[in-house]
Amino acid sequence: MAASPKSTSSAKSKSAAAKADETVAPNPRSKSGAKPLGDTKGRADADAYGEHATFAKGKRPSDKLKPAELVQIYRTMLLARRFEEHVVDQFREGNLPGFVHVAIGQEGIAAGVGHALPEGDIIASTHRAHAHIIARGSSVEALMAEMMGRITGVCQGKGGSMHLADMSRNVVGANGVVGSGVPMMTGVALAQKELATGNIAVAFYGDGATSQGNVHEGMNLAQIWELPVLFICENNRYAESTPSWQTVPIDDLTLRGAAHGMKTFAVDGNDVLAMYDTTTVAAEYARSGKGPVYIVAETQRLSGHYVGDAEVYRPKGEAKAARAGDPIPAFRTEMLTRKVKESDVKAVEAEVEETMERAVEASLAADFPPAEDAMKHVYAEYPYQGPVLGA
Ligand SMILES: Cc1ncc(C[n+]2csc(CCOP(=O)(O)OP(=O)(O)O)c2C)c(N)n1
Ligand SMILES: [Mg+2]
Repeated sequence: MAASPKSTSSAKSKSAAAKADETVAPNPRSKSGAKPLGDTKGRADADAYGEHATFAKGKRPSDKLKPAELVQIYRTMLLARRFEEHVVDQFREGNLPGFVHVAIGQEGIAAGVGHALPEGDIIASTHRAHAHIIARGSSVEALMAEMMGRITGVCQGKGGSMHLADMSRNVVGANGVVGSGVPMMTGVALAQKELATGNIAVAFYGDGATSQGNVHEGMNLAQIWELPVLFICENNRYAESTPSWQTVPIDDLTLRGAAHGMKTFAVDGNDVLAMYDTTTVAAEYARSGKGPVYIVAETQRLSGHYVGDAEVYRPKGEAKAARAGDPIPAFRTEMLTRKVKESDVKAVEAEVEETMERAVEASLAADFPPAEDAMKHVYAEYPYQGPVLGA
């Protein structure tokens, strides 16, 4: 029912949300009706969904992680979460320009991948990039300054959220062009193979991106040339406001990798250690020259597509169910069963708070780049003096 012209904006959005609940039909292909977001465990473990990395008892790569390493993984997830929460606040305060997408709820993927790969490996991200880059060890202060367009930022304030790049950490960058990390990283992987660096390339992309032509062109070449690259799909089952079942005619996205003859894995992306294990196995495969690996990581975003998204398209019950999939409290509980001391967990929580507060303060106090620098770094300068990836 349409809202009356006299309704307040909150009444309007309430009525729109109620309408969304009525109009968003369950996926008709799902045998048991649409599974709520957050129910990723059952889904990722179902037989229909791809191959899972399996290990003999006690042989999971993550079994070897020491308590201090588990705490580091937790720190990464928490740092990514708190970074993005501060980003949301600063955006609302008007201190942070542009268009911002956060990955709140998806940190298990970024942290699992980030910790499984050695420093030389090279990643490309998406429009939802902050957590991926933080998980590769970039300074949150330089990232926050970049978000605010300050000269102390990773790209001297000229990149912002969707063009964050940190070549010092082998992060080729965020990218506003959906799916474009895939062909880019096919090229980067070709360079690694030709130069015999021993590094691999990693492209993150979303479920929506799997319908992009350039994604399949890149994957086809990567497979035919057996390039050392991981294609990691973050399956949050939405592309902007559209649930993926409305635009993707199959439920098992690993089929899209299998169609290229690729080794594929499905994994619960909310389980950071499962993500670490699967990435470790996939990276060994790619590094040993066997070719690319296609990973589908099931997850959910706990906020809107972009900061400011009213999410009127999302059924209320689904958003609530999605919170059950939050990877951070789940991993905190798991760490404590693995001999991590609660005092160490609390210490890292306090340290992350302080680090983020300092990062925001320093970024707000930093200068903007001078106007005369506006045309600098727009074109490559020859002879090229910049960094060479993987060299
Ligand atoms: C080539 C291209 N097409 C469309 C868009 C508009 N767009 C931005 S994000 C997005 C949805 C992407 O969905 P998905 O790949 O699942 O990533 P998610 O946002 O869920 O992380 C779209 C269509 C774009 N930025 N680039
Ligand atoms: Mg998506």
